[in-house]
Amino acid sequence: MDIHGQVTNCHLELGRTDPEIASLVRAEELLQQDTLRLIPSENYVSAAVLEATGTVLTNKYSEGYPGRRYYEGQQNIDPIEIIARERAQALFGVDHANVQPYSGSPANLAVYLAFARPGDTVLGMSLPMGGHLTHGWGVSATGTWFRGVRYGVRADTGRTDLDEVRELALRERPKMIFCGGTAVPRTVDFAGFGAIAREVGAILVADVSHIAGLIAGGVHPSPVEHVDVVSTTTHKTLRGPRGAMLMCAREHAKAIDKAVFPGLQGGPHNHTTAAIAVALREAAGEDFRVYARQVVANAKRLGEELAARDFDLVSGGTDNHLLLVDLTRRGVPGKIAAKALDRAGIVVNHNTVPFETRSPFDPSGIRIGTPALTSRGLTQEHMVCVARWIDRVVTAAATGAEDRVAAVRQEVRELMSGFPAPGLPV
Ligand code: DSN
Repeated sequence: MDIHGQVTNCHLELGRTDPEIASLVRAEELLQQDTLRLIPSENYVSAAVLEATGTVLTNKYSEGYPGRRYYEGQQNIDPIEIIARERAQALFGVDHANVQPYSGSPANLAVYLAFARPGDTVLGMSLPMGGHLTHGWGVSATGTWFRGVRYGVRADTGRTDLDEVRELALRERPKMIFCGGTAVPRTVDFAGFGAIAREVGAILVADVSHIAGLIAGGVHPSPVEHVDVVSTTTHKTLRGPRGAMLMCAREHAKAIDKAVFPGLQGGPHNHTTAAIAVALREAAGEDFRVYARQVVANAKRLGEELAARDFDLVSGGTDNHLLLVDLTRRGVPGKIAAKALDRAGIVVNHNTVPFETRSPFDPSGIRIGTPALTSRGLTQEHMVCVARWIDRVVTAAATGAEDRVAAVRQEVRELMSGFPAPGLPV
């Protein structure tokens, strides 16, 4: 047993069958234990969620929906999917939940299939401003098959300007509007988007993949009463397995279900459905609300500490779990900084910043999030140290002082050894 009272998994059978993969899995466990994971879309699932994903449910085919399958032998699968749906409905206060989308991008594609036709106009946040590929960005199928029109953030505030969104919506008359994104550090004004969508008769989709856990935990407003469809992955702040859900009012349930299956997907991944159900049960508990509050408190404190060290935070800070940092004035590009941080055991991703002047593969910023470190038990007091490390490494990256990076690596290892990662063997 590990210190969370969980049975450790030594990968005995995997080691016998495929030592090469087993050793890589073990190495990843050690890496996840040993590093400070600050990618805002990552987390640590509980041992229970991890266990559910590794069950015999992976052996079963279940095309269709509970009670209406194309395969027999659904005695256990139907109740699992019904439980997952019901837990999602209760947690988010929605009429209907579809828990079958394989991940966020297929979930969003299903929404297009349900409500739009190729060539229709879709209004979404520009990718370099913080949106997602599937919100109509050019290189995505959604920007190829649909006509993507984009809104961004204001240069002076770093925040979405709803006047601009309304102006665009009135001019372009989109069939669908997406709100939410992947690098949005501020509260999404779902009510404001809802008013615009109603005015132009568009279907409004809230992609809450990043903030679903914050909504469930009561620290971000819910989009439910303002939007037509809520799309979310299940593995970010929500702390479930890799998967997704679409949630909507009763009137849209049939269109959404039909778009997911048979429109876009075949058999659901039942092991994932079970793990989603487990994660949703966990997310309904008081501990999860405490975690959600702590995620935000940690991000705010980390933002303050970084700002005090001359880091330029897009929008000046955060309301949620993530910080978007423009490194231009620190004289080091995002990718070089991210790679130096990685060598120091601090894992972030390079990211475009609004009004980006560099390429998306070598942009000006980094994106930092607090869900994973919060799941390990770090609190505001540790954010001082985290900010100091980031400052030291970014400064070292600008000057090529690799020995300072190595020194931080050792300090990170020491701190993280005191905070065992949920779900991982000791
Ligand atoms: N790739 C996800 C993220 O990191 O935000 C979004 O799909």
